[in-house]
Amino acid sequence: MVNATSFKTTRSEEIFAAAQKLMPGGVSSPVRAFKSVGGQPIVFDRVKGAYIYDVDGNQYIDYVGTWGPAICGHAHPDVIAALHEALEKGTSFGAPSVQENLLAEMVIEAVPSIEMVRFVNSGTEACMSVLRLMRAFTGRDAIVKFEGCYHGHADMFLVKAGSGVATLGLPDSPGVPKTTTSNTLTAPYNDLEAVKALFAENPDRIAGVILEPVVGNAGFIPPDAGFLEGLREITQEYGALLVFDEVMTGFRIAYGGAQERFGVTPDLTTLGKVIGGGLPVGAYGGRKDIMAMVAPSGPMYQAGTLSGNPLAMTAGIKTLELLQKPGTYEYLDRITKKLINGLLQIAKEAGHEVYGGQISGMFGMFFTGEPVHNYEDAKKSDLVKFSRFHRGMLERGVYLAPSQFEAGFTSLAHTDEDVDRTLAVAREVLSSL
Ligand code: HOZ
Repeated sequence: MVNATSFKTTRSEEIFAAAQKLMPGGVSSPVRAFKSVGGQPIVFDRVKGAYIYDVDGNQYIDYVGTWGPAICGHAHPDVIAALHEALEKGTSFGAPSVQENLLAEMVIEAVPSIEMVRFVNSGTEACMSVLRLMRAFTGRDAIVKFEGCYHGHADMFLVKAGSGVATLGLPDSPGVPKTTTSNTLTAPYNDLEAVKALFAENPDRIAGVILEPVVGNAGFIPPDAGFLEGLREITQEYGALLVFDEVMTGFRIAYGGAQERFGVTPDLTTLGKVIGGGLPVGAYGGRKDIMAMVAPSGPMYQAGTLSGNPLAMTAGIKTLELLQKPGTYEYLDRITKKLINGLLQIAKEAGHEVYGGQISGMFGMFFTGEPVHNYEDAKKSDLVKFSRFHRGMLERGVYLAPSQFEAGFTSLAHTDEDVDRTLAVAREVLSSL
């Protein structure tokens, strides 16, 4: 574990300097670039359990978990062993495999809305495919999304999007035609009246509503009581579809995702992250009558060379098996509650205005004293203070997402000792801000 005075990242800096000449911004995805918190990203060498290790030999307690998938802890020995075995048989078939059946059965059994599933390679791909399906099934073009929700980087979703777009404070992206986004209607999260107004103005135009049932891409924002139920009623009233983007929440906040946890069943669901156990994966699924439209059962085309590849399926199966063990979600809930309650208390004792919470192994803390119900509220957070907090934690061996607008994640590998150590570090940092 590093302490602030011995923190050195010379090798990271060298590698990142080289990377900037090779790749835009030196990264393969903008959220990694530390743009909003300052300093340079840390270059990693390896991950194990609750920890990550950088190329300078520093060890960090990790609360990013490769942005969500590492729910069992990084490089879990059972997942690695299963992957070794699968690797011997080859990395891709481009043809059906029994592993696809196994993971599909597990997903269908777990997630209330999913009667049939299609595997893809990322959350972005899952969301762009489900969008096409929403439109194909309803024969309508418009969708409703919420400000600060992120559904990957497909054109139609890059409107008031969260995650990296929010972090970098970008306006709607160049390269996305106005004609495309004219069909994307937006409302503030947790605002049923705004959704009702959109439907009243466009009664026959809206194919459906897509949302993160618990927002993770504008920081951690849970749904208000009745919000998800209200969306279910409105969409049913207008013959539109309700789609939960559970790329982040699926198998994380409950085994059956947010829909199990809140008892609201959407028509369609997107998944990613956890179901790939750390390998590239995504999935969309839902009612059989809707999924029957997907080619080759039906006319809506969607395809992929590496979709359902045996390595990703194997890592997903093993990860879900580990999650089925009794007490898993109780453990995640307990350890994460201890973490966030501790952080909030320490921050308040140090005189900071903070607001935050958690569900199971997903959490967040904003530097604002006001309750956060939507993206506008989240933007009131003191971003300068967050970046100083982030830096202080990093220098002392705690790795947090480099953005106020991302949720944090714990794993089954995080121990009470890890949380105690994190809180001790937080006390030091927060008292110095
Ligand atoms: N969707 C992830 C969390 N916001 C970030 C992944 C990425 O964009 O690299």
